[in-house]
Amino acid sequence: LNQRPLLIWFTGLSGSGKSTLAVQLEAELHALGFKTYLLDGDNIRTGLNKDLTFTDEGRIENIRRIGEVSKLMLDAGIIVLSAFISPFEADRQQVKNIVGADNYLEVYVNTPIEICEQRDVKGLYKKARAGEVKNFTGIDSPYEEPRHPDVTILTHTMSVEESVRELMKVVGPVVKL
Ligand code: GGZ
Repeated sequence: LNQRPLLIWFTGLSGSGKSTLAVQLEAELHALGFKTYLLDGDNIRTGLNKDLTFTDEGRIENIRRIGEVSKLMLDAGIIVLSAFISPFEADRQQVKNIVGADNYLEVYVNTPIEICEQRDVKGLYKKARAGEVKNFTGIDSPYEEPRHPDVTILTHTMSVEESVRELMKVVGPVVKL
């Protein structure tokens, strides 16, 4: 299967559903025969970037390195899905510059913080509210809304299946050669 490399960049709050959507979209692409790779906290923040914290500086360097790694993978012809909060517009733009605008597709997982906090899958919002976790995005660390996302997903009004279908409508035509 001929495929065009693409970086699908998910951005959104902790608990917004970035990873869930990225995993499902990857499964869909994989089933169609595309070569993909998913970058997320589990394989990046525990390895390559385990020296980085959640200060602004730590996040900026986290995203820069992920951009560079993504670029290498795109060179190898892979469709890269990346699921990080990436709270700063300038850093997302830097990634777009690193990989080239044509190879970058930004997905804003726009889930209101109230919903993320209700979900609180890992109990981190509770800890952040209690001051036990510092610099938590949306609580005492900023999240800058994407200015020009290619796709916006409202996870609180759509099922995962519907969201993935929306994503495939945009991604499908771009990755096919
Ligand atoms: C935000 C934090 C923090 C702080 C730990 N702020 O829901 P999760 O757990 O699985 O996803 C969050 C993840 C965020 O890492 P990223 O590399 O995506 O962030 S960034 O792009 O801003 O560099 C959360 C967990 O790490 N986590 N401490 N203080 N999220």
